[in-house]
Amino acid sequence: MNLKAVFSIFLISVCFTESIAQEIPLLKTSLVGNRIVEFVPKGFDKNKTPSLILVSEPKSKGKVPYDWSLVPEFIFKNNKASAVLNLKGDISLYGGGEVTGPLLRNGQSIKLWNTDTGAYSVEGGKRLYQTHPWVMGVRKDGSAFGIIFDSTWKAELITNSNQIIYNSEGALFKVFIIDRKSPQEVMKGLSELTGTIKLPPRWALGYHQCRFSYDSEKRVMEIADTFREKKIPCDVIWMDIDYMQGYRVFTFDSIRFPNPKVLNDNLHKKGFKAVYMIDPGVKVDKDYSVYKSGTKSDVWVKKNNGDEYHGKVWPGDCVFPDFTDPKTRNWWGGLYKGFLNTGIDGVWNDMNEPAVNDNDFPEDKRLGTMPYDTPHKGGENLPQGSHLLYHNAYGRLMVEASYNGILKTNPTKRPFLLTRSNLLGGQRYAATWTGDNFASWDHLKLSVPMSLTLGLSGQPFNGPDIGGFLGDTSGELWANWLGFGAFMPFARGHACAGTNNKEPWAYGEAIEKTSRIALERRYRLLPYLYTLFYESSKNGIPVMAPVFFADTKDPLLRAEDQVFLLGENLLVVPAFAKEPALPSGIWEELSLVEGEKTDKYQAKLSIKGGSIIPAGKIIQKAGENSFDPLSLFVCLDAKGIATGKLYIDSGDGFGFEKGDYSLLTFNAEKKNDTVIVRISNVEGKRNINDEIKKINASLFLGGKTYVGSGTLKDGIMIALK
Ligand code: NBV
Repeated sequence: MNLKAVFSIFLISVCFTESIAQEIPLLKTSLVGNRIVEFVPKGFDKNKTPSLILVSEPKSKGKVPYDWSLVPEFIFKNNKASAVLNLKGDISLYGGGEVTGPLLRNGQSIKLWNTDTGAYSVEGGKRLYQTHPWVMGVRKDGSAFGIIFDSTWKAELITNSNQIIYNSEGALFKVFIIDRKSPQEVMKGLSELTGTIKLPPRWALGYHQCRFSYDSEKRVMEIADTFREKKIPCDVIWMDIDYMQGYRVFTFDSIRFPNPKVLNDNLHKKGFKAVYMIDPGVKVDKDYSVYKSGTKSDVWVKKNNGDEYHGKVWPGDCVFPDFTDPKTRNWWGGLYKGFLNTGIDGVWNDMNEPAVNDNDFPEDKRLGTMPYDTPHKGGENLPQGSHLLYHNAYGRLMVEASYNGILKTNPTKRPFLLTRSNLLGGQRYAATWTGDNFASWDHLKLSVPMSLTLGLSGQPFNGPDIGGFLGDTSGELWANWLGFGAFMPFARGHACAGTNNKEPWAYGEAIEKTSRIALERRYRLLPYLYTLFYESSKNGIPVMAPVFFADTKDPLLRAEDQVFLLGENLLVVPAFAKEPALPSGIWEELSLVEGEKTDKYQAKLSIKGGSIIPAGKIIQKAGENSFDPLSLFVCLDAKGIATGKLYIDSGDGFGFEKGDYSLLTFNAEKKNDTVIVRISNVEGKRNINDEIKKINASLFLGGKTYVGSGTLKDGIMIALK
């Protein structure tokens, strides 16, 4: 944690009691500081509830501030711990991670038990793939707080307007409360405690094409070639489970994928990256190298009687690595070496709740996974514990192991890992998507609040299966979804086995054109998007943010979840949005690509007054140099000024950590009939003079566009007359 950034941290021992929490005066706005308070209930035992969420615990100790109003009341009854926080005043609640239902979480309740829940209901309250015991509250005055329930035990999180209740089925846990002047500052506080995403390779911000499954090398190349022939931007082709030999992880089907190295080389030659799926279930097969090696290293989850735990997944009977054991994580990480050496660029961890398809236990005893009392070994700072304790951390521990293994294999590349299951804080290891959604209008609309909520729960690198995974997708649905999905942090089209083809060209020429425009718009914005990811990797601010971030005091924006912001400066209004609540102030419509204005499926984009958005050319893959010429979109505020940032580095590797990057700040100022745009600050040591030779600026003012061009050194002059 960045201790400098934390003004004060307080560690409080609180007696657990069944009585009502003590009366404490309301927190006065003027006293809201940069604070984090840690509440430790009497009787707390880290060997019963280890922390798998925090990167580091607050170090200093002190007394609870006298004006502190958020004090959890801990209750421990029948071996189950709960915490209750009474809320005062009118508070908008958010968070909970991967949830269905609205963005505004007042009056919702969710189950925290990571579960494979295909075609989840769009209503709130369902159990999904991830666990984020986290709530953010925004007060009327725009000040905010965030609460972490630092536990992985099976639980339920109830967010009533006047009370937040966290009921766990396990031992006592700590509670951390961040209280700051704005929701953005609370997000920073969350990242101080739980970490941020690592800066992804630039290619991961391009468009990804997936299907369950492109099931032969030939089909994969057909898909890749079609993108290039049709000039539809794309960076990544995904290999789903059918590339494996009988669903054995870390193997390749000898008939359909006999030459993965050649396939990956061919993809690379065309400028694509290749991502392959790896599940945790390892087929029980005494002739299979991974099963043999894991058995020899004693890495499998065992039952109480010491036998291997077996559960059914894709390959049939499977064993599961016990990721609570550091030795197992290390062993698992090592498996990636030979695998990635075939030229694989990224990894997709699926089914890691872990999902088990056995029917021989009553539903309530196992809920789609291994039995609750299955023991896990632990090791280092993790105690031995039951599945009831570790289930919600299984995916998170798996991605820690995968991430470290990928990095160890290719230490000069930034790992790209996607996971279905995770835990609050797990953004440190992997990006995520919102699981098996459905090809329906309800799911299309739901994808906005789902992604926003994940962003508000510390996971900015996320997105839905664009077009919908389950069920057939119509051209209308696809075009509408891609029209705004192109602006979500993770942009991937995916399709379930047995459904129609869902590539951008699969719905006829008109929709193909729409798809091209949508993706060209994303690719033009990559300089801006990459800058947002860089910032998020530093401070935890979501890349895709709710519109209330534009004005945290405006009550009308608090529930808006059709429209969203990309960074602070770009407003995205999807074509489906009906009477959305829009932020006040100056917002000018932005145009990026020819044909977008007359295409009814494209989201409307607006730039905020006072901002400068950097953009590049239309390119086909994110790795291409897009900065020459660099475009700057400028929108002045009421005072006639604007500012914006651009982050540039080599796009992969870790040179940026040693200064090989450039963070430029641009300023624009109106003087009489001209606007001058200049660089006001440069951070980093990268020489970008060859990368940006020319800059074209477009100024959006009162519905008109004014242009000018110049260079980094001389700046740009835009004449308004
Ligand atoms: O590996 C197949 C699928 C995958 O395509 C999907 O994205 C995952 O969420 N996987 C689930 C297994 C089960 C699909 C019915």
